[in-house]
Amino acid sequence: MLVTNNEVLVPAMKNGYAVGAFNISNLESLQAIVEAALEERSPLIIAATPSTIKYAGLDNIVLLVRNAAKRLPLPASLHLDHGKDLETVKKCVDAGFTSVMIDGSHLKFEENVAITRKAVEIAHEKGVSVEAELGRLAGIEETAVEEREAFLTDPEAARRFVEETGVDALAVAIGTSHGAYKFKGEPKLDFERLKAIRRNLDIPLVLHGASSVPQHIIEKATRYGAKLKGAKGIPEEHIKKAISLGISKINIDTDLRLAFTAAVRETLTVSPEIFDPRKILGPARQAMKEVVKSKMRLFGSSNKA
Ligand code: TD3
Ligand code: ZN
Repeated sequence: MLVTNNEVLVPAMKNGYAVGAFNISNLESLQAIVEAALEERSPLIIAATPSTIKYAGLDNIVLLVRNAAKRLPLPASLHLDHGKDLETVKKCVDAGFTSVMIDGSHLKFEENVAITRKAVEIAHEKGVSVEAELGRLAGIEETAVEEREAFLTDPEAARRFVEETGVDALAVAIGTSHGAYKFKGEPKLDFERLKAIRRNLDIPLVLHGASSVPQHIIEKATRYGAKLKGAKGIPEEHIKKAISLGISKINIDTDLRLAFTAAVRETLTVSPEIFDPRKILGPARQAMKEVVKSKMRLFGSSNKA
């Protein structure tokens, strides 16, 4: 059934596991995520960014997800990822999303508070959950301490931010970043900061930019012609530690994109006679499903639905 993010994340927070928010980009990625959740008996967050909405169409996304969720014997939410403005938030709330993120992380503190407060007003009126972000996503390697303080989430500011906005979940910056190139040197996250934020707040915390960029997928993609030199993600051990310190929602996009690309490249190279889209995208869907299942096991959400 379709539920809000709160209904999925509050139990996760209380019981010490995390729920994956997996980004969809097409029918196959949605099917991969839904099938993985069914097989793992895991609660689920289906995430769409504004650029995915532009690519696939808002009504298509809502109809497909609502139809899938209706038949699912587990809680699933439809979440707007990185909503940039109140107009997008309102559109998604009106269209049937059950959760929205308003991303004011690039704004000054007071402006971020103001836009988040308005998003909360719009969403809560319809019973929709809201996620906001405080701090900027960026790697922390080779950065001076003073520099870090400027973009990582400040635990005291986080407390004030949540009090002043009434937001349901908060995305924190502790050294992760989006995409396939997260670190040049050793992967490093600021776990002490996460501990301090967790102590100050009693709402679910969210980790963006959490893909692990599995080397076996990079190797497979590279074997079939991809150029992904230097791709590096968050080690699975770091993810486990972040969950043990209080992260309840984990965003994954890059690992699905990589699995998709490696599988499509392999199919086209190994079977150059193929030109049926289903034969090209079928194995890619299977590869994405395997990634999602392994995340659900890593996050501890398997068998929690
Ligand atoms: O919010 N997202 C997904 C959308 C960002 C564009 O890819 C994430 O935090 C995903 O992070 P990652 O590590 O998969 O790039
Ligand atoms: Zn993100």
